[in-house]
Amino acid sequence: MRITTDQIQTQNDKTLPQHRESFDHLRLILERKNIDSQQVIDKIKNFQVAIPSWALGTGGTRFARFAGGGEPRSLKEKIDDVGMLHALNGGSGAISLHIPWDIPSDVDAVKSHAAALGLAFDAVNSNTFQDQENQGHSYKFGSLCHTDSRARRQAIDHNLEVIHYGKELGSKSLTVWLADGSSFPGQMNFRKALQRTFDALKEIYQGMPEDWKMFVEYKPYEPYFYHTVIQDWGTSHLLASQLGERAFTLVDLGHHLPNTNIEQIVATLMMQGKLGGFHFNDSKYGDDDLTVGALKPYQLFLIFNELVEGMEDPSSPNPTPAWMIDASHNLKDPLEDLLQSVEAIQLAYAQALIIDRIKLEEARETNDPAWAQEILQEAYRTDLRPLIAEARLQAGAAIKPFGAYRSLKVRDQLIKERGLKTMATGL
Ligand code: AOS
Ligand code: ZN
Ligand code: ZN
Ligand code: ZN
Repeated sequence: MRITTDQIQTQNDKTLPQHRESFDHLRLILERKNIDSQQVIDKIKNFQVAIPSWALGTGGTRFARFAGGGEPRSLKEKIDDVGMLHALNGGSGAISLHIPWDIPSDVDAVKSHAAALGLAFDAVNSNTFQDQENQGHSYKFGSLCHTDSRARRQAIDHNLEVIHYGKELGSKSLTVWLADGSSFPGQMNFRKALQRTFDALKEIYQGMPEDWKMFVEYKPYEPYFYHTVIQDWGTSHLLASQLGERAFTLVDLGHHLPNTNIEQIVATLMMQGKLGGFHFNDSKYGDDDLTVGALKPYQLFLIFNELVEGMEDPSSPNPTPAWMIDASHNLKDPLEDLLQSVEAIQLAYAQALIIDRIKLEEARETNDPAWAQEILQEAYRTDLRPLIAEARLQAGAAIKPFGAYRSLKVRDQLIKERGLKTMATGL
């Protein structure tokens, strides 16, 4: 299934007058603050968030998976789904693949299919957190950190194979997330585990093409509950720094202990030129992988405040980070959820773009916290939804993607095409 421009147009015709009214009003409000709304719109139009292939099917909680209908059955159908998201919101122009779940059987066909839908291939992800059938060595006690050099070899080779597929598809980065860790004090030698991980990552790093980046993800706990080899941004940063200039830290919003100041981590990494990318999601307790903006939209805005500050500073050593969602759904229609996530990210970005940075700096330099808060919240509390809708309209996408998705009955169509009981590969 594909969403056509005619379908989008018909949907947009229904809401166009109302949209014009709200956007014109917002444009005036922004004008009064000396903000050129078109400049913000252009940035939103250029901003693309990669969709993870594993978020397109029902993910499941740690206890059960309640599959929805019409889920993608193949890599081609996963690409179709992202193509539909992109047609609806104009902001999901990339897909992030996970190997071996998404091994392309016909690379040329996969490439041209994605290109026809306007999609690029973002970071490829390796998987050494579960055993595959016919695998020689188990990852039960770790992969790159394993005590047995043969298990480490196998995990390194797997990463090199992931790079190989990524190269064929035109991807430019590898994301490494390791489940490696231990559940009991004394179980693992911390120093040896980290050293082995570093040595293995070095070999993988050296196996990347010259124009590739490596993103090292961190996570404090889970699946193991006592220690994780790459537990925090400091450990990831340490590895990335020692690996080389094309290795970076990846921040997954759910991978922090409660109340961690993630925006400060972002600022610190950007100052060091080491923020490689994001896995956006939201959470209340841990790695909940809930819809972006569902729980803490203000925190997301504060994170984007740091990102914009870092990106707009001409002397900043940080390359533009890779924007990716990492999500897993059990209750919602995954496509509806992803539409909501992308919109929340765009909104937070736009809100951060309208912060009066000159005044904010003045407030900071004169030690005026009350004024600083006024400035931040002035931006945060401006309803920019019509501006995001205008960016979509200008990009040929839907004014209201969620509404369009429902009124086009996309899920019903998918169920008709693919069946009610479909089993996506992966988790
Ligand atoms: C796991 O917790 C990490 O967030 C990974 O980035 C990701 O969820 C995984 O690679 C997909 O299962
Ligand atoms: Zn992640
Ligand atoms: Zn995670
Ligand atoms: Zn997560």
